[in-house]
Amino acid sequence: MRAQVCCSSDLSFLMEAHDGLSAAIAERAGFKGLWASGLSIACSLGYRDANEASWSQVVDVVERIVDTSQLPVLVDGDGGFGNFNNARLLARKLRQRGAAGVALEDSCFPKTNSFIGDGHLLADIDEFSGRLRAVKDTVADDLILVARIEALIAGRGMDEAISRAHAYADAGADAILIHSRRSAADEILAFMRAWQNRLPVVIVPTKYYRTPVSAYRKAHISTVIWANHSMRAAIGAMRQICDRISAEETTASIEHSIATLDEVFELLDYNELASAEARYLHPDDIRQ
Ligand code: SPV
Ligand code: MG
Repeated sequence: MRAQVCCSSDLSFLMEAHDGLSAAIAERAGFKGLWASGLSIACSLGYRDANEASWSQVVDVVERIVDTSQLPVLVDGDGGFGNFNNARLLARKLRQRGAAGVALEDSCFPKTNSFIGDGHLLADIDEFSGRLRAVKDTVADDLILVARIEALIAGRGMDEAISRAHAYADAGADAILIHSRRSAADEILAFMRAWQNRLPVVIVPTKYYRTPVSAYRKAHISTVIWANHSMRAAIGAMRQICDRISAEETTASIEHSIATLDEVFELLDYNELASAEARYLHPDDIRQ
């Protein structure tokens, strides 16, 4: 049985994963839960974060993330890939593949990444509440349901964000994710004061990264998501190495700065395969 993916009263952290390897690395670093990021999964598949990857492609990646670590996984389900029916199908498939929770955002299909442009369209409150109710009715208590509010991203103000949060709580959400793209956490902290902790709150401090986490503890935020940092780290590292090898036509000078093959074998537990081979391929060797 995996641990709960979110929403304890003590501040907890979810690390982004976009494939099995990034999941294994986050687990080794000591994280207690993972965020299957839509942006990072899309990016690693060579897609844009605009619902270019299909729900089934996302579900397949989630399966690799789930299988490669013991950690609970909260999946970024975007808006649910359509209406209530697509959302509940997604939730059912995520449950089958072992996800611990899904976050659904009140955006319209196809979604736009929260950090791009100014023209974010919000779903109608009642229609989105129907998506949440359909998911809750389908997966009941097997999957944590996080309702993500894009009202501040869309410039619709705090009153709208709070009234959406109440509507989504009424619809059965287990937690609220309030998103902001400001470089300081002022909007988030104002939301916390107005919300009065009716449900646990999840945040994504990608843009307001300078705020110390002590401020989140003080505000009684439940969960912080480091949403895309392994993917961005991988881009930086791969770029650097490709540029060097291309320019130098040798790997001699970069060998010391990349993972060893032994590290690769350790991360994916090749030892387990060797002992399984001894047990199942060559049992006589063990008995003798
Ligand atoms: C993601 O990681 O895909 C998210 C978070 O949805 S953000 O990109 O910050 O909107
Ligand atoms: Mg996303």
